[in-house]
Amino acid sequence: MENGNLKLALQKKGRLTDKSLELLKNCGIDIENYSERLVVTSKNYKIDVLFLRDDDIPEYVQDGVADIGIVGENVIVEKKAKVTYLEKLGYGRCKLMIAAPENSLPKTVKDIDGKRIATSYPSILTSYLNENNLTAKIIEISGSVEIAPSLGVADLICDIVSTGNTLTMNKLKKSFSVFDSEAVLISANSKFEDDSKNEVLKDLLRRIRSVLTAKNSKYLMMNIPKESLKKISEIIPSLKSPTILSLADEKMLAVHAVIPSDKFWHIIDDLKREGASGILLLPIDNMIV
Ligand code: PRT
Ligand code: ZN
Repeated sequence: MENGNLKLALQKKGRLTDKSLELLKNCGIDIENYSERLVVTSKNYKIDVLFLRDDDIPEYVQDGVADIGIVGENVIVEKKAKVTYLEKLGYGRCKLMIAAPENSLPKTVKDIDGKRIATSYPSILTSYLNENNLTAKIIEISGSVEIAPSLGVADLICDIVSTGNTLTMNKLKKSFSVFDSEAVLISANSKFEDDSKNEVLKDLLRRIRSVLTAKNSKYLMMNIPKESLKKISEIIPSLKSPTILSLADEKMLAVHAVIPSDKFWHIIDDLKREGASGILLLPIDNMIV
């Protein structure tokens, strides 16, 4: 299947699938009927998506079966894949953590010494133990690691934690953080031999970066009394200088600004205090930076 398209490996069915397809959609790339097929060619972009188990993605990218891939950092590091990080994508965030039964929590990391730890991440755990000069018996388990202590198979676990609900349900508590992860876009090298692929990747990265920047930003619109302009300009954490427009009412101005999404709730009271009214906060689809 050599059609000159960029081959992107995505998780076929799992936690990263929907978010990865949504990212492509926000980049203006259509991927249709993906659920039953291994390879889907986009109708409006020079890209073929290969749907794979997430565990296979780092190696497939490293070996050039796929040109680029999206996968959790935890999988890349565990598989010791030799790949380049092109972009961290901000979703699929989780932590690999050591957790213990509520009634026998280790107080310091030294208390782990000599214990049995169940995990699906033996390689990352081994590095962590070595860094901390600890010896422990690693019990490798491929799924449902959280039940190992109650079965008496292990004293502790080292597993992925997101909300922490799974730990709570199994009467376990977080003890130590081993590794922080999120979804990343990877490639084997930063350049391909085929120059047209380099062009597509350059364009794709530009689109992805613009979507990620836009996601963290909002478009703020409001009317303000003219005399508050200086104070309000100081309050707005604008990415660029705000746009100021005059209104029919000469005592008022309209102010438009792109602000970091998480700042809005911190500044809203200050804006109102300075007389801002008709405040609108709009999502931004894309932002070219
Ligand atoms: O079938 P395939 O092999 O492709 O998928 P998979 O089952 O191996 O992986 P999947 O879909 O579960 O996760 C894909 C990636 O999502 C992981 O490699 C992580 O990078 C990331 N991720 C983010 C998570 C979680 N959050 C997560 N919560 N991966 C797994 N979990 C599991 C965890 O193992 C534990 O069982 O969810 C449980 C804990 O969740 P909380 O929310 O209860 O703490
Ligand atoms: Zn997997």
